[in-house]
Amino acid sequence: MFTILKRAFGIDDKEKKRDKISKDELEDLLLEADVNYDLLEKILNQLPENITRVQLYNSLIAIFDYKAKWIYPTAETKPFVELIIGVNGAGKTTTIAKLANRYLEDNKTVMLGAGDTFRAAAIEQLTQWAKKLDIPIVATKQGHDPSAVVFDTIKSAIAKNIDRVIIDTAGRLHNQVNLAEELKKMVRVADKALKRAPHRKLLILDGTQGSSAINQAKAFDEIVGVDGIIITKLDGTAKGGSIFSIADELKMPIYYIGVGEKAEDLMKFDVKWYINSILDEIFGKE
Ligand SMILES: Nc1nc2c(ncn2[C@@H]2O[C@H](COP(=O)(O)OP(=O)(O)OP(=O)(O)O)[C@@H](O)[C@H]2O)c(=O)[nH]1
Ligand SMILES: [Mg+2]
Repeated sequence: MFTILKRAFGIDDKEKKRDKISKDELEDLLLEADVNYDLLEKILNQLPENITRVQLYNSLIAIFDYKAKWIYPTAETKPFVELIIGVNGAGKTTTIAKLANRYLEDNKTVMLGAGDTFRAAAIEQLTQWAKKLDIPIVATKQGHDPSAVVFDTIKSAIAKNIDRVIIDTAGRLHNQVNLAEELKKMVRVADKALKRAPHRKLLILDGTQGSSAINQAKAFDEIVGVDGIIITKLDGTAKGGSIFSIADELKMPIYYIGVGEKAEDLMKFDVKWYINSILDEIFGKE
């Protein structure tokens, strides 16, 4: 993971142990990591010319200091239903497999719903993951009503006493009104199948997309209300700083980060750990 962060923040491999970093150096690092300029200014304005580890820690952790409603499964939310939304290629289907894998490791039973009915390949992709993970999936033919998939998946999960339901959706563009309406309908129908479902509408954001990811999030939030975020593709990118911009602008819970294409490549997002890892790279390990 340190190599990932090292790459993400463009920090070289030299062993270093230092007490302070200059404002100029910090500015370069944050810019390279794709922290947006407004936030960068805000961070730098509060800091002295030469910055200690503690000072930088305090200013970075403050970005995440906002009230947000975190939602977790309880005894009353069985099956716990998650609707996975996001634009084309953000990593929705892959993240569903990663989440399912996590829940299985946690000894939960999982069922998938192939709610992206626009493309036959999307149904096929999720079906392959279900096979690989050996879990049930509800899928229809391409072009069928995705809301029917939502209803059938939840009803089937209730009948089979399943713990977790994860439902895929098509990669949607927010300016396509019909697609937005369809997403709203999926949410309404989920609530018909099980009161208060979906319990969590998780938005998948591509961590390499910078400010466009933030605009997407705002659009999806207006359409259905976003309960939390998963940021993908934080491996192999120089744009790890998007996490700070996303947190600062959206003030939504960030549950996980995606760091690869395999089912295991999903990490719980732990902000203290994340910031400390970055500081280790800048100041050397404590
Ligand atoms: N490196 C890397 N690749 C990822 C990650 N998450 C997803 N991908 C890749 O990104 C591509 C798109 O992922 P999908 O899961 O198909 O994205 P999607 O949002 O379902 O896309 P659509 O179904 O087209 O809307 C695939 O090649 C994935 O393997 C990640 O965390 N790291
Ligand atoms: Mg997909």
